[in-house]
Amino acid sequence: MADILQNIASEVYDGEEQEVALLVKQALDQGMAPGEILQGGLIASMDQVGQDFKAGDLYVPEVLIAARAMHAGMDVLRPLLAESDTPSAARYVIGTVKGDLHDIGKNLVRMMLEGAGFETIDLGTDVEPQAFVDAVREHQPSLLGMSALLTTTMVQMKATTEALEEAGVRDSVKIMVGGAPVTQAYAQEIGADAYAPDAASAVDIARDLAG
Ligand code: B12
Repeated sequence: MADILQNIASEVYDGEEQEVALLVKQALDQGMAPGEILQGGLIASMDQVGQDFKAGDLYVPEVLIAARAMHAGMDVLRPLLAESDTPSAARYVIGTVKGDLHDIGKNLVRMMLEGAGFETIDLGTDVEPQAFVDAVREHQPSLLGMSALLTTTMVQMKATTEALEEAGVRDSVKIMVGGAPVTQAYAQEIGADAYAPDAASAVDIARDLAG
């Protein structure tokens, strides 16, 4: 039984989408619980991918390909997980701030979060502060992540934090910020709860913040 989980993990790591979907179906046919496949196959593999990315042994394209394969497995499991009582990690709203169209890093963070079991709501790019506020009201996430790649748009992180404060929902979420020009100091300056320099750290910090 455990062998199939190892095979799933290794096919996710190698980015073999079709193989992953097939193996996940096989594991289900063998009577394995969806949560066990998620944890022992898909998440275990993405944890490894995250560690190897952090260590510089994997690069962005490889991580994206692995994340896509993880998604192929998730697609099979999702309806079953929704039915079962598998505890899902916290809900995470994420988006690229207003005026900014860069989404590769944001997507990577989202996919790694999903790999770690978070339920993510992706608002896309060029997200107005008010749209973040509306999403917090609607989805009541534990965490909210903002991405910015331009020095001219990172100020929108501050504008969004202020909009959340004005709407009276700031304290209901932990705010995380990231993107190439963003720093720990900037995160502190605008009153965010955390900064992460890359997707693997983002997952670690999100896990901590979600408690
Ligand atoms: C790809 C790219 C584009 C693509 C974007 C495609 C896409 N779908 O994203 C296109 C061609 C559209 C583009 C357009 C522009 N770009 Co551009 N682009 C880049 C480039 C080459 C790579 C960015 C990238 O994807 N990196 C890879 C990802 C994985 O890294 P990342 O985004 O940093 O994300 C990681 C971390 O930062 C972190 N992270 C990211 N988001 C978040 C969020 C949270 C919550 C957390 C916790 C962590 C986190 O985790 C991620 C994964 O590890 C950079 C140069 C560079 N080397 O960074 C320039 C760059 C960002 N672009 C730049 C510019 C100037 C522009 C344009 C203005 C160009 C123009 N004159 O039209 C436009 C702006 C368009 C707009 N309004 O947004 C400048 C920005 C300069 C600055 N400091 O402001 C850069 C730095 C290039 C340069 N050296 O001049 N660009």
